[in-house]
Amino acid sequence: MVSQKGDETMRRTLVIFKPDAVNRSLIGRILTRFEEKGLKIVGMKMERLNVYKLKQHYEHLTNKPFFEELLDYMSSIPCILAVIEGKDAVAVVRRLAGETCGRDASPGTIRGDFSMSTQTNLIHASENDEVAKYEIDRFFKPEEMFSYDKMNFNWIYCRSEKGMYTEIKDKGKSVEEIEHAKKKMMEMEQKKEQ
Ligand code: IDP
Ligand code: MG
Repeated sequence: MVSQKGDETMRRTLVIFKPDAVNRSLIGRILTRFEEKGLKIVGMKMERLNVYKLKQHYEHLTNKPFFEELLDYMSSIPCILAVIEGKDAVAVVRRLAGETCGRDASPGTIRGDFSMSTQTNLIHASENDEVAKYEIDRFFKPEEMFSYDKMNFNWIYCRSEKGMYTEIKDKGKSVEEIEHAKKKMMEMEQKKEQ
């Protein structure tokens, strides 16, 4: 099997299952959406978010009239926090979440299917790759995240999407050696599939 570890093409994003998702017993159904899509959960925990962290997290909304209400809502009961991994995971998860306001979000999205509100919209999802990095750092310690091989990996991505050559490149081999190793790996994969 091609190793999943050290694949540079994978991205990680932060998802927060907000207090309404917890209170409305929707954690399982929302998590299933991510799992069924083929995304990988690499970190998960329950935490009651404190106002200090929330003020950082929602810094871009400090001047909004709903800011205080947002802090109260987000700190009212514990949330579930997850780090989710996959190809283009940040953008994929944003699309699965849908528009901010549940009433405007398309059917089929998490907010579109389960939310009627512009505030209680069930999940937070990092906006872009850069934001995802510092949001993950804000809420997760390195030892709270895991790299592991998942058995459905070979069926979620096609061969050329699997980042199968990463390990070879890392070892500083010549172009010829890399090409040779690539060919060998292709042959081995093909044999397995026959
Ligand atoms: P996003 O969650 O879709 O990225 P942002 O604009 O970053 O949307 O807003 C962060 C969160 O603030 C939203 O998910 C929602 O909970 C809350 N929020 C955004 N706009 C409003 C509003 O107009 N009224 C009340 N709450 C809002
Ligand atoms: Mg946002």
